[in-house]
Amino acid sequence: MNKPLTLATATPFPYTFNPAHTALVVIDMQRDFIEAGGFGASLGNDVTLLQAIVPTVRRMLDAWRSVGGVVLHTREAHRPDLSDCPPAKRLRGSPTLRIGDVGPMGRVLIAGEHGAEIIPELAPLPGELVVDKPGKGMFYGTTVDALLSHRGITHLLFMGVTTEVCVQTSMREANDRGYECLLIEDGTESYFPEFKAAALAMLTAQGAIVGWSAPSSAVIQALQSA
Ligand code: C5J
Repeated sequence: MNKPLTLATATPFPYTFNPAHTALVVIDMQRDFIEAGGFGASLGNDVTLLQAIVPTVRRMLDAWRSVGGVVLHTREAHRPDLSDCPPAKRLRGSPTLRIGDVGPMGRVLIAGEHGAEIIPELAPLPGELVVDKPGKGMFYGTTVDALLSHRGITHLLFMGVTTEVCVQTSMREANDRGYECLLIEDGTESYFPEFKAAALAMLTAQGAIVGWSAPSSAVIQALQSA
């Protein structure tokens, strides 16, 4: 679909995007964050909070795929030799199950392990972009900027987990690189609902200082009515 669409009710003011130049970004919807026995659970978090957004993320993905839009999935995943995992990152968190340790779903946050996979409900389709990132943000240590710019992408719609960590970091990195970013409010979640609310407020404050937000229904309706 190659025509500008406007989300009139976006926060803090209307957001205009052309699906032909926009990517739907799905951050880290991996077993390690969403299922029991993974990295998120090892940190003492209630993973059911994150599981609740899966149907919404799937609905949004289906709508986006139906108009042929670019999809980028990220995974927070390190190399098996941990050469891209700074000790400062590895040594924080749970003392009993660190990044690279063997847990119930294989080695925690390691590329290729069961826990690092995207959950089956949201599995990437052939042709969709899938990027392993060693940091919280999707640009650090990756080729994401080149992948997007080679496809003429100027606008990004974000979903995924967790709102205030990898989603927020990625959206801030994207904003600094000139992308026009919107966070899909019900397509993102945190283990801490108050952190999600604060992140949404921070990102959209001061005249969209980092970007916009809108519910998935607004995006889906715009796509369907076009
Ligand atoms: C975290 C992420 N929370 N994907 N990663 O460590 O947000």
